[in-house]
Amino acid sequence: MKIKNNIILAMDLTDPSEALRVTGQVIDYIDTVKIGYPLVLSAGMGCIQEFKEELQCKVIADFKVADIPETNEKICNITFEHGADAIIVHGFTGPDSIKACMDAANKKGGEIFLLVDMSHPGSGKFIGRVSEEMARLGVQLGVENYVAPATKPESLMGIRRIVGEGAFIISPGVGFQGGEATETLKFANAIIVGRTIYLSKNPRKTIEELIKILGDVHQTGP
Ligand code: O7M
Repeated sequence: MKIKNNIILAMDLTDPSEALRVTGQVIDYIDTVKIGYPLVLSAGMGCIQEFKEELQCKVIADFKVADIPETNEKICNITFEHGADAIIVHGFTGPDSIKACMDAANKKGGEIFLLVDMSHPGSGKFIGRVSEEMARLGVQLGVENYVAPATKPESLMGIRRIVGEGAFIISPGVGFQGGEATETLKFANAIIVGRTIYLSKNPRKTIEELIKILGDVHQTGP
């Protein structure tokens, strides 16, 4: 997946018209928006198509899919049928559950991103302890795209080492959660940024400043 300016907007505003309006203010600078439960549970699945049609962007559905294979397949099928370009899938459920999502994505012409570690402090308790193992499983299964945290550079670096330079890593936690954009892009292909942009008094100016800061960053991966 190619991502303009290496920035994915995490649009977690829950008012659908506000979400579209604020995204519209920065859409010149981005081509990929991550939409998850906060917006979909208030606006409905139709918001995926609405974003794609009104803003001409790619949509990553952040549903953190984590069920048995048969249920995962249904969740992925429905999500791709609603127009999502990619879906985020948890790694901890194991190979069969991940594989079901990969198969659905292949059938529907979509992509999956495998979430192997998380950015919040409590993630050290469970998921952070097995993240490298999950990354290795992803490699074995042929997963090409990963999610790894900007707040834990050591973890992000370790995951990049395992998945290799050819894999595509997107990284949340920049800004409000304390992650640093330029540092993160040394190991990730794109950063996921939410509140720093959508809560800004001037989202357009904020993203312009961010792009300027990222200007000279050496890119990892394809
Ligand atoms: O920039 P923020 O903190 O406002 O938003 C970050 C977004 O990334 C928000 O949508 C989170 O749900 C998501 N996210 C994390 O913050 N941490 C994670 O470990 C994983 C995700 C995520 O996108 O998972 C796919």
